[in-house]
Amino acid sequence: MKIERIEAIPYAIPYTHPLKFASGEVSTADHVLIRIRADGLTGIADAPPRPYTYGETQTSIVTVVETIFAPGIVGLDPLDRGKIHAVLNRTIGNQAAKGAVDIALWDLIGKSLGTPVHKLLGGYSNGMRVSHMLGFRPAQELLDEALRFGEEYGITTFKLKVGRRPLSLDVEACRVLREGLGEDVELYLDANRGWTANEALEVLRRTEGLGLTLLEEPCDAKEAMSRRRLVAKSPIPVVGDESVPTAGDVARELLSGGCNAICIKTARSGFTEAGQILGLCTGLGVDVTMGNQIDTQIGSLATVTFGAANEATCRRAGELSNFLDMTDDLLAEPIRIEEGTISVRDVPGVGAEVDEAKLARYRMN
Ligand code: MUC
Ligand code: MG
Repeated sequence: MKIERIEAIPYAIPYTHPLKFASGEVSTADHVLIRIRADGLTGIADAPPRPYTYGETQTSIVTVVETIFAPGIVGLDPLDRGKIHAVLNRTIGNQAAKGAVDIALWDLIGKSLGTPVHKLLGGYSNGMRVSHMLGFRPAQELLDEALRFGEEYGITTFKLKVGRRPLSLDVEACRVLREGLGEDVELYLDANRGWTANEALEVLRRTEGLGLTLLEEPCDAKEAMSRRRLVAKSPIPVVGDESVPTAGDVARELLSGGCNAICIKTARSGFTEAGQILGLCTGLGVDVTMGNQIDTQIGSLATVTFGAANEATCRRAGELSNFLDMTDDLLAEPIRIEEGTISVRDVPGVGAEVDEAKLARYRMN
């Protein structure tokens, strides 16, 4: 097989309402569809730019893929992923662009072998339990949203976006959610670096007894000393997310005590580096979560494909449902959430085929 062409197509699909969190806000999915063509087959993936987290923009993703990655990759065999990653790694950063190229390659490889990619990656399970991410909203609206997602989709795990000041806003939201949802619903927090480490400690003290299970990215990892103190004192795991996009970052943060659990996101690590990160975490005995980079259905299907393939990633519910807030999607056959679970697709590749009419409607060039 020989890679003939790589496309990076920018598109924009609005959300029904913005998702707000401590480091930013998303009201439109202004993403980039990546397509890699070889021998009459097409590998597909979605790249979500997150400038406030990794510095990438829609334009930078298109540019790096078309002008730096494609010239080095066209002509190579998609199975020679080592050679292709050597090309990608000549450029630093650009995690979402690299992740999407990697996923599109796996999709292409799965299609060429006539095999589902979730089987190539491990084939552990046929699906993943879903965790839904709740953005900033008044406490009662958060509870209404969580109850509706519980009723409509059977979701029983929620990640609450926090990191606001005064701290009482988030403490109150935790209390209202716990009282309204009952003890059996899993609730955890993600502050997206909104607090200092000491503020995070205060929140942990003020939410004691509410049964919170994880605290993600409470403060900037650069606050090294205070953050280590927080990790040492926290009664629940402190999850590294935007501080750990690469396997090297994961090693640094875990070994220096900056976090003691890891959020894996296929949108920024692809399947290949996500596998390296998972191996590192498994070897060190560290919990992982499958995170959401505010993914479309194409991105969410990639997360399920990797998450369902491995035992350690199935232990916790994966963040898979924020596409429900989009007005539309490019995926030809929509994802269904049944009894709180999303299934893998038993077709060759990842199973993320694009609706061409929708692509024509939402593409920007
Ligand atoms: C998360 O887990 O932080 C917010 C920004 C981003 O890149 O991902 C989200 C969710
Ligand atoms: Mg996070």
